[in-house]
Amino acid sequence: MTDKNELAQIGVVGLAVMGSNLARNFARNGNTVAVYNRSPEKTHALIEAHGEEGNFVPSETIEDFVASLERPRKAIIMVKAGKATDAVIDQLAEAMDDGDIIIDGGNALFTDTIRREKDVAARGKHFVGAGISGGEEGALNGPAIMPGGPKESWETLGPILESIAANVDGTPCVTHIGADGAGHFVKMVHNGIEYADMQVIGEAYQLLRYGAGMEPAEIAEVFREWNSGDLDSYLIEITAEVLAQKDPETGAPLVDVIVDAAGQKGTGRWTAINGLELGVPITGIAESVFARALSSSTAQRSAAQEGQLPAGTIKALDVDKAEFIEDVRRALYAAKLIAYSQGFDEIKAGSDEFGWDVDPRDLATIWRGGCIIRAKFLDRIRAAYDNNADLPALILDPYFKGELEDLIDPWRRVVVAATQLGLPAPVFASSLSYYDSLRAERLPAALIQGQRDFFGAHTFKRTDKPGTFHIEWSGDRSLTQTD
Ligand code: NBP
Repeated sequence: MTDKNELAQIGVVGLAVMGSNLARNFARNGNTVAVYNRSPEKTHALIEAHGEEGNFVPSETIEDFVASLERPRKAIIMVKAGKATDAVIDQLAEAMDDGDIIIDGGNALFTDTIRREKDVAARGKHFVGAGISGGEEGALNGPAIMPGGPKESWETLGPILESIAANVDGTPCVTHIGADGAGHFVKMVHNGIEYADMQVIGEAYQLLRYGAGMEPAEIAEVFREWNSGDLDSYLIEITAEVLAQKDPETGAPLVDVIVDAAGQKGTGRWTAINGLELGVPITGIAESVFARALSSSTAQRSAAQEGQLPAGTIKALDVDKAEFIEDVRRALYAAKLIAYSQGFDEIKAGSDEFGWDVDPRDLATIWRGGCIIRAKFLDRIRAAYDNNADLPALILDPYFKGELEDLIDPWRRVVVAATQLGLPAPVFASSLSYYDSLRAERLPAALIQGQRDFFGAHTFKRTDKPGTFHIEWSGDRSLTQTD
């Protein structure tokens, strides 16, 4: 139903797949929604196909769109991230009044959101960068929403966002994350965790397929079974679906027909870059981004194939299939746990750096529904931070420590097996090294400090007394204290 005279509670600018689904979600949940797209055809198409789902107020100009909103006006931008977002923000800020709220629901880089929030605030309006997860399906039926921006905006926006968000056990999957870029920052790390989660699932598949010699349909059954235990999650569920799927043209397993070069839109890379900038070892996420890049290095890969690089002569392990499958399940669980632990470390570091005061319990709560990394396991993460809000690392929570008791040996066996079989398992292996580095009483960093002092007089600290020291390497090798 459309009515040009009715004022809308919320507006959506940008009616490609995400924006039109979000607009329909608002309308289906009893909100009157103003809709506008740069090219009017998309607006017409939405109204024609779905106008009966609720109350829509379509406009063909941004001015009409703004005029169709009740005050304080609330407009969500769902256009291509980057320059298009800046252009639309500018048009809205021009047409709106002081106190109105501009929300960017696209996948913006959080530093852009910080900049935009300052600019829009200087023009008297509120700006909210909101991470929205769940893809097309989530936008229509209930996404997880991570809004940042001023707290006052959340008070106005909260109820309307709660009306469309996913809902788990009566709790909507949306909450105010923190000031300016906090929402887009946690959405970025969410996507980084998603990269790692998908990669460890891929590594488990690779080991079962080429290590245990199983067919995709058989592995699909294994994933189905795993989905009823600790690993119960959306990504495990869809993995079983993809592996069971046959190519409609040839009847071959679909996974064998798909080119093995993984695409990416950039949020995993941003998470890895930010981890490097903050000095947080998010090894699982970074390895996952590298693994996608390697998969797409087609020319290098074909040069390295065809037997050009030696595989070595170590004989593969003789593994019992059933035991191996269970070991792989546990290794997958362990590597996934590390990826989440590292992701939460990055969120803590970002929150400290930018003064956002992000509560990790909120994330464990709102990520339980709507979003791509939704998983039963998030209840455990929530409980971990409920028990101790200042956990030094998620894996140090007593429950997860207990889980790791059962996971560590299988995890080591799987990394050994992957190495001996010559099968790549970058996140299984690097996560294990990360884990062992955290546990190690002494790290080779002492030697690195010695080397740095040798070639660059970078000094070092001593284990036995305070102060900063240097060895006269090119002289008499005496010790001097520099402060
Ligand atoms: P796209 O990212 O494909 O963007 C297309 C939309 O941007 C169209 O409405 C287009 O209008 C509009 N647009 C462009 Br392009 N340049 C514009 C400009 N200068 N002024 C005004 N409008 C302009 O759409 P999407 O896939 O629906 O995604 C929307 C946002 O949601 C993106 O930021 C995306 O990263 C994010 N997101 C997407 C997903 C997903 O699963 N697809 C998930 C989560 C978040 P036109 O019709 O006139 O060309």
